[in-house]
Amino acid sequence: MKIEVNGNSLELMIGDITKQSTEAIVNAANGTLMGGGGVDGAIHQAAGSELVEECKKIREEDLDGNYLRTGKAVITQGYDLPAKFVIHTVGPVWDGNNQVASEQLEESYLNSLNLAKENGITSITFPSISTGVYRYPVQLASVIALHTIVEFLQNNRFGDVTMTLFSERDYQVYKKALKGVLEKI
Ligand code: AR6
Repeated sequence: MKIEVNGNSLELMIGDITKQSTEAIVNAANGTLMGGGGVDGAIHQAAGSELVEECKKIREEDLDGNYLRTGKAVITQGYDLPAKFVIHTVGPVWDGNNQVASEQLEESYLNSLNLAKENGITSITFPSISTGVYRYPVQLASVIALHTIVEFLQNNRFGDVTMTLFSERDYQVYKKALKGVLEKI
């Protein structure tokens, strides 16, 4: 499913994000930036070990040794990935409190998009942040993700945004959510 928003495009697709050749792909990371399971593990594996080396440098030099906070985003090269850049963001862990988590999830998408724009990137693809290991219900997360992206595209000349979903089920949930978001604007 592909739509046009203010001269930009937004597309939902099913696939493996490590295979996407958008300029940037987004990683659903954890605060250590040292890799993990799920999409994070797949991205680190496909990018090669130079990725973790750059992440270590960011932790030491830009974050004073601290973890990347929930909702924040940082950018690295893509190394062996088809994508030139990886934007790493930390989504919220679902604990049943939709108020706090929804704000943090919105921040993750928005900070990633703004960071991409600041770096002159015009095509980016997102995974379904927080809906795996972090257990955010996909029905709720999809509405926040798409509302945030659509609003950003309404306010910016960006280019192409896609969501690379990992299952037919997630794709159908996001498709329904997008229709709902578009009806409200
Ligand atoms: N391409 C696209 N989507 C994928 C891929 C892939 N190759 N692999 C998994 N997904 P998760 P989170 C989907 O758990 O919930 C990690 O250990 C997956 O089906 O990767 O934000 C990190 O280090 C799901 O729909 O991320 C953190 O500790 C979505 O990506 C923690 O998990 C997100 O699932 C982050 O948890």
